[in-house]
Amino acid sequence: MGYVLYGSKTSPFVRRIRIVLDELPYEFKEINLFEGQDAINLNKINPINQIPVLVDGANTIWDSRQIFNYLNAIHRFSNIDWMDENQLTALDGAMNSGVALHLMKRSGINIDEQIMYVVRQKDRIESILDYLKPYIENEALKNWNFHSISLYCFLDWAIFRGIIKIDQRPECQNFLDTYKNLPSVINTEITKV
Ligand SMILES: N[C@@H](CCC(=O)N[C@@H](CS)C(=O)NCC(=O)O)C(=O)O
Repeated sequence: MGYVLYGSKTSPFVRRIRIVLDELPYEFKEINLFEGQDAINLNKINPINQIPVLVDGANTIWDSRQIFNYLNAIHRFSNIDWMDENQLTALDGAMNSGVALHLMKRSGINIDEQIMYVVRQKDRIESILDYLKPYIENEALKNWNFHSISLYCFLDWAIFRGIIKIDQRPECQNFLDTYKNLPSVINTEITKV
């Protein structure tokens, strides 16, 4: 029995796992998070009601970071030390804030207003991108690994959703341009819906 990944073609959390899995056999089961039977049934495989979820035989793993850890334990993609974990937590923070802002927009909340919760999400994203700048200018351009994959998925998605602008961050555009033609990136392009 092979891997089964439940997700959507827009989620940055799902995309980073799709890219990691790109050269491995797996079945992708697309879920509509907000409508229909999928939305109702998701909590039967993940009580948190989020995607992605990986099913591997008797094991069901939720949370993209844990899914990566699970796959990394099997396939040994990379060694992750505590500083790497910190950086991944920062990337997750940016993604979580981005998704929170997107869900607010979908809920009809004006994210251009000075609402404290909104401002904190936006400030967090900017703070994380400031912190990551030296990494984005150097190491991220040399190593295509879970960190750079996560960064790519976040930036590409957040720009597409209108959550961030990178006009003042040329290092981000340069980073995206470096990897945009990789087969795994093209194979997982965000469905523009
Ligand atoms: N920490 C989780 C976050 C996953 C997440 O937020 N997924 C979004 C899609 S991008 C989702 O399922 N949102 C629906 C919801 O939170 O209700 C992970 O890394 O997998």
